[in-house]
Amino acid sequence: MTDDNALFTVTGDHLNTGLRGVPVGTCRTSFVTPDEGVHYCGYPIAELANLQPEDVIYLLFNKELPTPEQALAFRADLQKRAVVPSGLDEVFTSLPKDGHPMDWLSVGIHALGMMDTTGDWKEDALNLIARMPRMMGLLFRHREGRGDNIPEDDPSLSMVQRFVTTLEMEGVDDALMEQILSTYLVLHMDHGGGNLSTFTGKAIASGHATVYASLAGSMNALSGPLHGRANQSCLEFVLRVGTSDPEQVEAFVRNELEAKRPVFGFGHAVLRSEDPRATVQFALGERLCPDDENFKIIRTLREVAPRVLSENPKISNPNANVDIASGALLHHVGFTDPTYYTTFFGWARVAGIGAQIVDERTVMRHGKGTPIYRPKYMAEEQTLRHLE
Ligand code: CMX
Repeated sequence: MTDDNALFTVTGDHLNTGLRGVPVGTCRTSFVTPDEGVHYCGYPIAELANLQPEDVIYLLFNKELPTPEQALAFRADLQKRAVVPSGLDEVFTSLPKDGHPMDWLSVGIHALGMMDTTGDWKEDALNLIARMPRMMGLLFRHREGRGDNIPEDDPSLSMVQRFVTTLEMEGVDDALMEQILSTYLVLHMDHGGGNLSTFTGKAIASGHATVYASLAGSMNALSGPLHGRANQSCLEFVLRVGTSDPEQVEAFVRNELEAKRPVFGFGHAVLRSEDPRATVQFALGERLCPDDENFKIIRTLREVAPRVLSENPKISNPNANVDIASGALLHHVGFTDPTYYTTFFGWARVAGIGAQIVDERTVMRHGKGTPIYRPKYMAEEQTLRHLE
């Protein structure tokens, strides 16, 4: 590598840091900036938040927003791909009901792959995306012991409507649920190339495992509490706060910090201002459920926590992140069990990771694809000798 081409110099200090900050590739779907957060194909996320998930999936795969005609054709294409093989019900019936929903999701994706894989990267990615809404609905129903009399899937509906009608949840406002889920999906579809679940999926695909095996691996990565499962922890945290009184919330936050526990929903590895995905969800909550008890708690947390966290100069970003509001909104529309929250995150990410896998396998290196991942690990003694 010539000096002109040098992006980064790897030193001993970079070893055993989880590749933190080490450039390893280019990403065609999204990037993250400290001020505006994630951008999909150049669009700041705040500009895309009100679009339908199908149009944003089109964007991630085609790198441009669809015209009205293209949007219709893309929906028709997804409809054709939507049929979920009936064997999935049997698989879900056999899983332990107390297994974590993220483990169910990973098994569900693997099962779909075992029932129908074409071997074509883009075909398989789009087939899986089209089948996710029904699979998500079946996951909820079987895990909650509601596996009987599930209504037929109607692929002519939108992706979110297919999930909601499969779910058939009683006593909820379906239109409100659809609005909150649509925004949730759009906000969570992609987040650059190097986050753990995306990187893991692309690494698995680089060995030419199937799209399904790669995305099941991504879901396993996402299930970790330091990664996607933080959204579950965040609502659990909000429920523990239990009050929207500013003084009591401040005392709670200080107590958590003293006990060396994280103040969930605040801070970010890259962003240095409030995550626009949080801003969008706060605005949505103010419009749809301003008097919801959990929403009132997060409204107070948003006022109080950044001020308290700013007292610690080590904390690079004391502001709200994406997870602060999503749980309160999901809870409001009837998803009161936070253990399911990461499955929504996973459902959304299948689109972004799927698009990135297609790019790495069929576009990078002039279509040859990125080679099998093989970063270098040094033997410990060799490392020590090298540093002497
Ligand atoms: N509560 C308590 N401590 C925090 C904190 C918070 N919200 N945010 C940062 N810190 C601490 C870090 O743990 C770190 O402490 P050590 O030096 O003792 O390790 C120090 O402040 C510096 O951290 P940083 O450089 O500002 O941020 P990191 O990249 O290390 O961590 C994150 C980022 C998200 C893990 C961290 O802010 C955090 O733990 N937040 C709370 C959990 C949370 O909401 N996670 C969801 C993240 C959503 C997303 O990634 O989009």
